[in-house]
Amino acid sequence: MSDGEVFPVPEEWAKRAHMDAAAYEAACRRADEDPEGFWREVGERLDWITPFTQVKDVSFNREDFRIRWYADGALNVSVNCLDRHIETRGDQVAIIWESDDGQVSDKLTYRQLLAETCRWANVLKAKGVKKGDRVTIYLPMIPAAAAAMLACARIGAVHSVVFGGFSPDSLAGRIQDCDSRIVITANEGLRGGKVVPLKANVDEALKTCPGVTDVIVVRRTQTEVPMTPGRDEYYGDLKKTVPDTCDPEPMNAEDPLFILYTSGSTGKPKGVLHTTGGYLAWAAYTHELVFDYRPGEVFWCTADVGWVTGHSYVVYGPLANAATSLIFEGVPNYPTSSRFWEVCDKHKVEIFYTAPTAIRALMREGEEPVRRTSRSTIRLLGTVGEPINPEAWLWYHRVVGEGRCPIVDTWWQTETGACLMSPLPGATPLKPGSCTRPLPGVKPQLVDAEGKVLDGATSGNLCLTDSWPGQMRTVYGDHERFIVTYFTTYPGKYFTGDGARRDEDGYYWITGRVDDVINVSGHRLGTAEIESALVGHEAVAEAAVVGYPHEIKGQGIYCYVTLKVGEHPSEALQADLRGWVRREIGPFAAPDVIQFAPGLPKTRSGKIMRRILRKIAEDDLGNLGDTSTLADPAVVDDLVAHRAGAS
Ligand code: 6R9
Repeated sequence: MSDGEVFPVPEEWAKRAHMDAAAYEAACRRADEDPEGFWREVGERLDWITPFTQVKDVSFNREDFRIRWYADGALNVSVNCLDRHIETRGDQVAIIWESDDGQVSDKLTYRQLLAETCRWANVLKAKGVKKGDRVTIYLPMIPAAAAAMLACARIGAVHSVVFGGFSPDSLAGRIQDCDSRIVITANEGLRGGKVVPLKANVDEALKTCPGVTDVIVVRRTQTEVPMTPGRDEYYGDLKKTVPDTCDPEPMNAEDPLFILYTSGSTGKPKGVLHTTGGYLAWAAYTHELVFDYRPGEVFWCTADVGWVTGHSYVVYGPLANAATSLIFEGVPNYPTSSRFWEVCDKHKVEIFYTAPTAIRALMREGEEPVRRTSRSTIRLLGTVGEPINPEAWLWYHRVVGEGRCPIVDTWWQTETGACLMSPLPGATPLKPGSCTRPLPGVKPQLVDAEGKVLDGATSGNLCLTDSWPGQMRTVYGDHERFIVTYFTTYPGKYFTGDGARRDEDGYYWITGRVDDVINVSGHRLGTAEIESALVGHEAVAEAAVVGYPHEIKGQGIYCYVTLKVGEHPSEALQADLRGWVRREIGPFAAPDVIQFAPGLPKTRSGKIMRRILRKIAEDDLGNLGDTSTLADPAVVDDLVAHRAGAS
């Protein structure tokens, strides 16, 4: 297979970069030959209260399973992201905030962000929050989101940020799972000119969360919202009562920093737990290396802080590296589809990092909305969240980057904390659609379904044979689930759930999930979650959900629904079910296609044959494979005959 055009490393990049090709090879060799020394240096980029002497202590084997990094060291994440920059960069802008409609923007220096973080920390302390307590953050993309996260880190509380697009039900599930007593929210959010009723969602969620004693509300808009006396207070009132300094809590490297819920192939979302030392070291190291970052450059990652990308590349990685990080409240196409590039011009953005789905959506609007902006300050582009099709990559490169900006296609997961595979702009020739090669110290491996290791140019299931400091440590409250989910499919290895191809140059091409997780506009969703929402509807007997290729979203959501006896298919019911899933999970989970099916294809043992459902949704009808093992092969004919015009 030909992999098309290769884009060599521009000469000026090889010269200016932290790592050129030779340095990259040397770093990879060093990580192999002297892992202890290599990883020690990664850890030493942080300021430690008690320096670590132990570097890595890991076993992926069930008998003696453990993942510990820098385990006898103590540090504080907020000190590393704020205090340590104050002396030399106190007046440098830490956060640029750009509002939804662009009418207001704001800048916070490191000194101001530290003071604000301390106020938040003191407010939390005054509410009785202690080291180890969980704090749920349900905020729009405003500076308070970063300050609240850093405040938790300052006092040793564990934050759980829930994306503002999640429904009250999803929010409630996350609050209950980690048993958090405090929720931080805003009266309302604004996104793409629309109001997001965050506080109303919290009120609804808390009907099933009796453990929540306090809600802290940030005023984002002028709208008055109902406040429950004794439970709800405005941050604006609370902050007046506290000082703007707060002693940081010394944390062990392996103390939890945050929980972030993510979808898996089965059941309810998992609380991915990251710890303090290894996570921050890896977020900072990768931010510097992948984006070739130098302190003071304006860095814009468009991800919401409700996702891991926002954690690692809006807040922790950039701030640990004394960056100026841009927080954007809005969406790519509001008020117009020039918005991203106007913001780049307004704030002189130098590094721009977004998701392929946004690029595809903007590509559809043509070149003019891009061309009418300057983008002259941008020197590097990045993508994350899903495979980027070469066509979108080439457009991003040619139109947005005017052919002069390398693109770093960064592959990683909530579980990995930060990037694991990516080109380095000064070291790696680019192939559109490939995340190229592992970062130094990262050990990918492809295996077949039986776990046989595949060498050379090949395709297989992507595993990692060894640990890196930013690896998740457990599923909150369910360590057994952690081990079973990630380390038992291929014993002794971490299984990513992704499939990949490796070409003759050793470049990796992620082909997508091989489990029942789908990636819709870069948002990860378990098909099981959507199915369980659907069967919660009174008309639905059974549902099966699969992904299918979608021009803009990457994957769309295709639902096969069997109705209860006495219920009848109708457009009204389709619309009702769509609205139902939106409300149950969140707007981004709304089904694209609902096909009513009298029956689903099942094996004789009753297992739904998803492979067939996927093929039908993909309109790949010539490839349905062997249907003879089905309990009732005729079901397939009906599904094909009534296939919805999905693609
Ligand atoms: C960071 C993030 C993880 C899944 C991952 C993979 C897909 C992420 C990608 C990519 C191809 C890339 N993915 N980056 N696929 N190329 N550069 O997105 O985390 O939300 O947990 O999703 O996203 O399938 O397994 P998360």
